[in-house]
Amino acid sequence: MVFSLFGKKKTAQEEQNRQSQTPSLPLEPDPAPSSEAFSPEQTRQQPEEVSPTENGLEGPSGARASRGLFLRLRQGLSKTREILTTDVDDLLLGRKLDENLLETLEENLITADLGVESSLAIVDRIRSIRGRVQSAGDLKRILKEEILREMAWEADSESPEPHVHTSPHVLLVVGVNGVGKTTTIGKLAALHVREGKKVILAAGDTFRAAAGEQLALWAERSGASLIRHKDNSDPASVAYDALDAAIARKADLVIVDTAGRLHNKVNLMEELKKIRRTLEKRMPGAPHETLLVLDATTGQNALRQAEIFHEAVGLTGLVLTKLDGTAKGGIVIAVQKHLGLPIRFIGVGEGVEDLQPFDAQAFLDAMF
Ligand SMILES: Nc1nc2c(ncn2[C@@H]2O[C@H](COP(=O)(O)OP(=O)(O)OP(=O)(O)O)[C@@H](O)[C@H]2O)c(=O)[nH]1
Ligand SMILES: [Mg+2]
Repeated sequence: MVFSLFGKKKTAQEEQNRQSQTPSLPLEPDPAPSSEAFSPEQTRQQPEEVSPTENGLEGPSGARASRGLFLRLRQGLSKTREILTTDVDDLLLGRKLDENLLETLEENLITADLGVESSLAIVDRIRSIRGRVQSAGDLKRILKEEILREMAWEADSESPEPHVHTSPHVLLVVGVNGVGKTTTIGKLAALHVREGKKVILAAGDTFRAAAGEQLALWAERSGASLIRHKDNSDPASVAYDALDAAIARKADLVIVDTAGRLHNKVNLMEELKKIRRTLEKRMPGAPHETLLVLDATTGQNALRQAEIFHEAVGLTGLVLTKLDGTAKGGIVIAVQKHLGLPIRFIGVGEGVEDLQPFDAQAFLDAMF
């Protein structure tokens, strides 16, 4: 399902100017009362209806709902699955697991973006037990085991767990331009509202005129409230007001959207740090989670983005979007192995239901 949510984007030149400008960053936040609090009813455009039964999340039975989610995941990962399993399925046609097939497998793992080092390690381990592999089923099972082992390899057990019991729980969402931050926020809001939570969205992307409108549509669609200031106002002050409103209204969750920014633009990373400081000032301990959204089609560059954002704002987790649009779904494995940060959610489509909590086993089951 495709929603058309987007108004006019800034031109490439405008965007370039912004990335190179040095915004004035007052040291202290300015939570001036210039905010307009938009309740869902105040948004002008009518969103498309999303039928709850269509999305596979609600239905007569939980089993059917989770089956629906699994099928969506499977469908979303189809491009990567095609790369990874086509040659494996050859085993069924009588071909033996010989050196040629092992080499093809290695190439396929690299093509799917698992990373060279992991791909070689996985195939080496399979080579050493190839006598046990009699069928495509055997090979898929062993591949799943080996990939899981590879993902667990350097997982950092020290990575901070979110304080899930804090209320309001504050979630800051960051990432480079166009990776899917706002869409992810909309999907997350829908997920939590469905669970009966009171959710407030903060329109912290005040740079792009259409950004606030896009978030307003998601607020309307999901049943969340929205705190939005005028275009070009200070994003830290939007975040402050949203948290203030959440405390006053006893909301359960605040999700702060931010403008896309290149990780190597120091001034823009400073702006994010200011948003963090401002949230912390209003509520010690906030933000409780800082999620970096990564576009899975970016490939190995995603690893670099994550390192720099982590250094600047201290990430607690990752979201990988657009896995449906790429044959490089293996990036999930590379990210999990190298960053020591948990993948919290994956995006496998543009619809409200296409965001799923990340579960490595379910991911691999859908992949093979
Ligand atoms: N296929 C697919 N498209 C996605 C997914 N997540 C987001 N998108 C699309 O990616 C495009 C950009 O999404 P946004 O949510 O606007 O991205 P953003 O990071 O907020 O962008 P900026 O605010 O401009 O930095 C939109 O067309 C989304 O529908 C996904 O999981 N799969
Ligand atoms: Mg956005």
